[in-house]
Amino acid sequence: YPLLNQPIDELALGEIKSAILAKLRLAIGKDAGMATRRDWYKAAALALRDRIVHHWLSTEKESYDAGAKRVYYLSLEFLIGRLFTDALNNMGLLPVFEAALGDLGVDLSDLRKCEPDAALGNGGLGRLAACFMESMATLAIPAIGYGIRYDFGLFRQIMNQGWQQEYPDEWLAYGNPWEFQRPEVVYNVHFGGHVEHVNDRGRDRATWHPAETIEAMAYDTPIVGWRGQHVNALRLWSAHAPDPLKLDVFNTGDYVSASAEQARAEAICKFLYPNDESAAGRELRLRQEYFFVSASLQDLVHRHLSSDGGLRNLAQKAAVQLNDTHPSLAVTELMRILVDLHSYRWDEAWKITVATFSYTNHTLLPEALETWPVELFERLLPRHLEIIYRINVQHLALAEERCPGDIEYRASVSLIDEKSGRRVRMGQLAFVGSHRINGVSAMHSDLMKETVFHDLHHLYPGRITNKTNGITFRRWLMLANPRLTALLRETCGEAVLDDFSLLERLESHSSDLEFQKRFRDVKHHNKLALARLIGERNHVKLDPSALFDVQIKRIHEYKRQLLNILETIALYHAMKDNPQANWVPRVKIFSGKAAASYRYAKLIIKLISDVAEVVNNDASLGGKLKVAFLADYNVSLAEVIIPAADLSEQISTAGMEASGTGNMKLALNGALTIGTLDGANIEIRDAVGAENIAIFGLEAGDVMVRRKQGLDASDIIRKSPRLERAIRAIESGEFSPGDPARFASIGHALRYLDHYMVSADFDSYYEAQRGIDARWQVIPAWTRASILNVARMAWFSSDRTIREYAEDIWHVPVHPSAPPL
Ligand code: DL6
Repeated sequence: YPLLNQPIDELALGEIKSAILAKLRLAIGKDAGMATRRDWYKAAALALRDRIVHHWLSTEKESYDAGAKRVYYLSLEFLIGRLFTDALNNMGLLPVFEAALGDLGVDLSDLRKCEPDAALGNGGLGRLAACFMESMATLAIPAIGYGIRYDFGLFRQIMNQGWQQEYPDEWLAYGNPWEFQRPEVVYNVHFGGHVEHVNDRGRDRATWHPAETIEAMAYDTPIVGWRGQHVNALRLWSAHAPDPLKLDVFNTGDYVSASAEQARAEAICKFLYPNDESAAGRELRLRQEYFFVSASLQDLVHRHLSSDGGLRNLAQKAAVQLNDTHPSLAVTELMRILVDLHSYRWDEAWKITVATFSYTNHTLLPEALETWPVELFERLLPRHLEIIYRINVQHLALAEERCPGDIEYRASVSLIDEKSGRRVRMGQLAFVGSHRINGVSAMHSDLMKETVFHDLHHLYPGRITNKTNGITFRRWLMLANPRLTALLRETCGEAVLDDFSLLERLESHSSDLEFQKRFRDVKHHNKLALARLIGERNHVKLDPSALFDVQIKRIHEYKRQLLNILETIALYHAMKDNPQANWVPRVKIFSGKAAASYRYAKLIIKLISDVAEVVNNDASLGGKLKVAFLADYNVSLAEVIIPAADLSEQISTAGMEASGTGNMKLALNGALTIGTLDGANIEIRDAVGAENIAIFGLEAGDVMVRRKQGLDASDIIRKSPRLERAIRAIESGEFSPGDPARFASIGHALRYLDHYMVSADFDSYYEAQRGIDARWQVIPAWTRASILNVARMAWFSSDRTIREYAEDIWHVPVHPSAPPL
């Protein structure tokens, strides 16, 4: 990690060595001779944590003394990955730890691999939350992230003959050196029962008599900002039964029943719901949502009451961001706390609530917009349902005022969906209960106004705003790509680490052939590392000078891995037809997980694997085309793939990807994008210049029109012999000779149910790929475009995004730390 090459202070070196050895002996109970690599990792992590804690406590005290407004980021997902080098880097301690461990005979990069990924998220939404936590700390915003401490994170993906299989992710099996258990921070969370109403001097008073209580216990993980000055907490809740062991039952010998309540309680934090892009209608999920919302609000109200007195000024002291609809119940829970527990009048409570909350929408997919059966609410959260009804009454009265007599309008904005059984709409609830609602890219925010929230936008104009996503450059550039970082520091100046706008200084070097060579050397080095990994894992030998074409993300029909593999098949056919042509050597790299219940997505993974099997073993291609599906995609794997990518596949059906953040990570690391005009691709094109990106395909408006016309793609396929042949190949078992019918459903969808426009966009995509081939062959021009991508990505830093949230939504000041003199 040639990151911060300041001279290493001998005193500090000695101190760190002693600290690590002391942890090894006193916290792990081993001496250096007996210690395993994992022991060394834990000892080093604990020594580092000690240094973070001092900053953490002083940060806390300063915020408290200043009576600063705090941001609370409520999210069911935090896709953190590893923390060790991230924290070392931000603390400025990477070189000294590296040297200290080296002196102790231990290699830091080996140790790093001992840390399991904290995979408490499914994909983009969870990773965004992790980037935001880091940026909030960097900008010294007093903030707490609230979520669930899942015993098992996102499943481990194991490939069995090309099929995805899911296994539990036991990330806590060897303990977690970053977290602090807080057994004294425990809140009761209730479920079920009934509500009693009494008339108290003309005022209705509700008392909820719940049937079940679960305890939420806090675990805190410190999150260090860049330069290590500011440290925030990620507070995750773990669920327990108040009476974990019924001794009387145990003594009768019925050991299972004795701990049944504990098992039921613990189920809440047992595992991360694999809920990517589709709402799973499961009671446990709703229990998870209420559990973490209730614990988090009790905690923040408690903090507020002890430091700020009453709750009247809550919105001046607390900004609560709802990360998607999963924490929407916070709106009703705060109303319950204010009205039922603190006797606020309804109207005043409502004002406080709306001023406190804001909500980020991350998807327009109708199947992902959460709704819950009213009946389930009645059973699980009876008082909250009453509150929802009451909010709805005032909200529908406003709708009636706005559009008198318009029943359709009222039905569309209502918090209750009456069309498909009676269901509570969580998106509507979050919208109505928030003063700001944001989308995550310019196009997505516009589409929110035009589609899902059209009528709500009309009713509450000015509430929808845009905050285009960003990524933390500390992880996705400095740590993932230390060699590129070293080159950038040398070229743009040391200050680039604090001010990413200085990346633009690269522009003047973009045509300098000497510089280009150094830039390409960095990429080549990263490609060697990835080729080695793929060789080890997939037993596929790669040519590191080939074009590394990368699609890494969740496997989903709208993300269109199918389009990519179909183009791979067509390219394979073309190469076989004309083996002598001057083909550009390509490696198609895929990685991503499909939701366990998403059978079609799992079939697409199998198709990729089957195509890989045939293509990789076809000697007639002379190694010009290789396909690799890398199993078990996670943050750490992304950190290896991204710096090695030449081409970034961002090929979702236009109008369907809310933003994307992988697109930003790849461009920042010098990959050219091939993509549709979707999500943040549009803003990336505007930033890097249309000549430095390859755009193809239907636009969002065209997609809507085509869908209205029908989904049959027979005509399109008839006009494209290449596409026809590729589809026929998968239908006829060319890649699955032992089971020719395996991909029949895919063939059928491509022909007659082309909802995701795979067939419709095929020709345009194929042409764009051949354009990429042509560009790749002109090395200086390709390198220049790649350099310009890096130079123009500064705006996509999550520091910029967080500044915008801070200014426009949360109204909190930002104070980035100054670099050392
Ligand atoms: O905003 C973060 C991320 C976007 O970049 C992706 O485009 C979007 O698909 C993702 N959305 C989700 C939605 N899940 N739910 N509900 O993960 O958010």
